[in-house]
Amino acid sequence: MAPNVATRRGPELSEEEVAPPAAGSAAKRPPTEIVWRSVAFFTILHILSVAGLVRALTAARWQTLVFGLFCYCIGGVGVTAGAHRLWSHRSFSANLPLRVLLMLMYTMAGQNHIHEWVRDHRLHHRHSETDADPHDATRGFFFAHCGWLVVRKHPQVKLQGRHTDLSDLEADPVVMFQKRWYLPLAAVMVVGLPTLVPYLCWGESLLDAYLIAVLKYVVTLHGTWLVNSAAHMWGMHPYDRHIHPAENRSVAALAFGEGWHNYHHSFPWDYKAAELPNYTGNVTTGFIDFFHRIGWASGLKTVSADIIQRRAARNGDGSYKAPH
Ligand code: ST9
Ligand code: ZN
Ligand code: ZN
Repeated sequence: MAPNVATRRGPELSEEEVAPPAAGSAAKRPPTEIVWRSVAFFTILHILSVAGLVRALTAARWQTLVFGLFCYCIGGVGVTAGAHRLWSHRSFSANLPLRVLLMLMYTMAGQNHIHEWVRDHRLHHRHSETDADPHDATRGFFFAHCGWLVVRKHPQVKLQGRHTDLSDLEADPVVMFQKRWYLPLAAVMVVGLPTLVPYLCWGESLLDAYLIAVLKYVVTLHGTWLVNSAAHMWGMHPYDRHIHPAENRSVAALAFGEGWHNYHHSFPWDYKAAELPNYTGNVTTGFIDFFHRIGWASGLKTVSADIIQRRAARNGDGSYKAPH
């Protein structure tokens, strides 16, 4: 758990509420309640994105494709450096301009407001692979990937979630501004700008620009979701063989360095979210280092080689190799 992710007691809780949530208790799980509004939202989104893919391959201008890729990178790094490494884990500090920039970049990824994203993510770290994990990977690939976004949350998520301290977010005006104005901000950042720029700047058809903006959104969602699904299922466990999160190179490449998930769950406060000595498969670290160099980011937290190696020797699956 991140150092700042302290817990606080909410209103009086019953014994059942305070007890740690059980793992793999499918038999006792309440029936799954599908939220059809969310199913409809994701279905329409995927239909539009297939149309976007067809237009991307057959008709769109190359500038639109390059711009779509650029927006994917902007939104993706907004998630990794912003919502994840800064706001969820406090693995570094950012000045006001950097927080504003990261908030706008994150909003381009269209993953709800920062407050909700962080609330779920802190809970995910505290109760991984239990009923209180919002995207519990023991419920299968589909549930961990996106199924959890179309059903009501397990009661344990809501009960255990009441212990999550979010006071640091509530004290950050950038986070609270984004929460208050999420819908208009998302309309502009997720679809508005990515549609208007190609239309106004190089004469892309409005429909193609829109469909490729939707395609960019869907690809960003899947890139993020793979961390919860694939990186919780496939890969080595060099740092801790007792947990599900794994080192997954393919996810790391797609998700800007967030696939080194066995390391991340072992040392969640490390701003690099990996042990790699350079930026291979970890674009986000390069982004944070750049802003550190110009003085916008500070207090970068990391872990000494000695601690990592001792943890790997004690808990790893034997696949650990110290980086050069
Ligand atoms: C999306 C998010 O896609 C993806 C997040 C992925 C995270 C990945 C992390 C991996 C690491 C980093 C990797 C980055 C890689 C990036 C690569 C980029 C290429 N604690 O939610 P509600 C309570 S969003 C405490 O409605 P339901 C609370 O009281 C996509 N309490 O639950 C709450 O009220 P309020 C677009 C909690 O009714 C109340 O319950 N968005 C907690 O069960 C109701 O909450 C969508 O599709 C908690 N954790 O509905 C929308 N949670 O909020 C998706 C809840 O007022 N969401 N409570 O305080 C929904 O429609 C609904 O949330 C639902 C559940 C249907 C899923
Ligand atoms: Zn994390
Ligand atoms: Zn995880």
